[in-house]
Amino acid sequence: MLRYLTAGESHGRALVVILEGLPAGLQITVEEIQDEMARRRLGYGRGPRQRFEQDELTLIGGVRHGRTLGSPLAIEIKNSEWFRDDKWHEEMSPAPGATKDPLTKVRPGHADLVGMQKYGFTDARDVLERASARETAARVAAGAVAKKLLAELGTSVVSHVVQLGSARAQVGRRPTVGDLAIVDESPVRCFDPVAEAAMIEEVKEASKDGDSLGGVVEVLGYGVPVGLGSHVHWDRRIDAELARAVMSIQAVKGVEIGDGFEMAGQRGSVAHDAIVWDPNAGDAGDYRRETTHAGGTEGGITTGELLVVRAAMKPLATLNRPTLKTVDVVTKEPTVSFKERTDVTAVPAAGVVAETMVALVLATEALRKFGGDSVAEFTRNAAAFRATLP
Ligand code: EPS
Repeated sequence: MLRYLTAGESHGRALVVILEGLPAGLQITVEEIQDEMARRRLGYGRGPRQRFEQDELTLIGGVRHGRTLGSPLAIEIKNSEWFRDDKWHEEMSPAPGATKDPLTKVRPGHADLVGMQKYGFTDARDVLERASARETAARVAAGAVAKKLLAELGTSVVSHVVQLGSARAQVGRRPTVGDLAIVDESPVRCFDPVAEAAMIEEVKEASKDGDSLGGVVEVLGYGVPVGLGSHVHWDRRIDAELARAVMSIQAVKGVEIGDGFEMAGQRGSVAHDAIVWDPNAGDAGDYRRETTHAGGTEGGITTGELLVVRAAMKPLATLNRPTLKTVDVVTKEPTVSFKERTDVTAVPAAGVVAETMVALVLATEALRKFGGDSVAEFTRNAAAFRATLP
């Protein structure tokens, strides 16, 4: 079983993530993790923070001479503003004290107000620093390691933006692993060049208005082994695990597996993926599905077909021109939410984070199914299962 925990506040000194349950012998370098983290900072419509954030990371434990030891892997990601610019030290100090400037004009759509109510805080910063999507940097660091483990099984995860604001991509041909560089080069991480132009235009317009945009990202899992997850209990269903993991990304409000919402309006006779026997099907034990409506899961178990998970992200609730009506929690007077530095959209980055969450679920379930204390044992077990698939 793979477990992971993140800690750290958005403007604190650093983020940390600990991954426990990795097999020994997995090759991993700081540079590989850093490359994944750099992908998350991409994207047209992001704010000034992304231009200076370096995501400088240190492997604190669990790796020796470029390979995992089977011990907990700990990664620290320094915040550039804290170390390079000597900022936030007083505001975010762990030492006893108080802020001179509490945030009390709580922002609608954020955790600000409910977080203050729940934890008994009088300053919204006590909530927003941890609620911030900065935390996803730590997840992506963990996800980079999960992706390396999945690569040992021939499994890879790719994402692309299929909608940004009202601009939608045509998803005639889906990007494969070989297309990932093309997707990453797109400023909005869109594989459809026509939609890409419309998306950029929409971000420009929203930016001019000081407004924000949401969208939809699609994550595709290639080479996913058959048999991850289980039908036997609700909390072992892989589609439920995927939904939970992807829904946990800040600002995600909807998750879809395969053609979930479209299938709801179809007849049963057309909505399902026909099963055919094909001696060349390979990983799925000589069976194939003719279509991908189910998104690669049946009965809460991966089928070995293309995994398709979509996430809908709401427009960011912090606006560069604050117009959202709220209340000052001290005076109870009507006001508009306080101004914070923000992005116009984080949808392109959300695709990379969604890839991460899918990779972490797949790696966790693959370890649960195949086990093994070393990568050699893990891959041997997986190969033995495949070789004897009924
Ligand atoms: C975020 C607000 C912005 C984003 C940040 C998430 O940060 P700041 O307030 O420091 O400008 O840039 O995202 C990241 C720092 C990141 O690495 O993704 C928020 O409120 O969630």
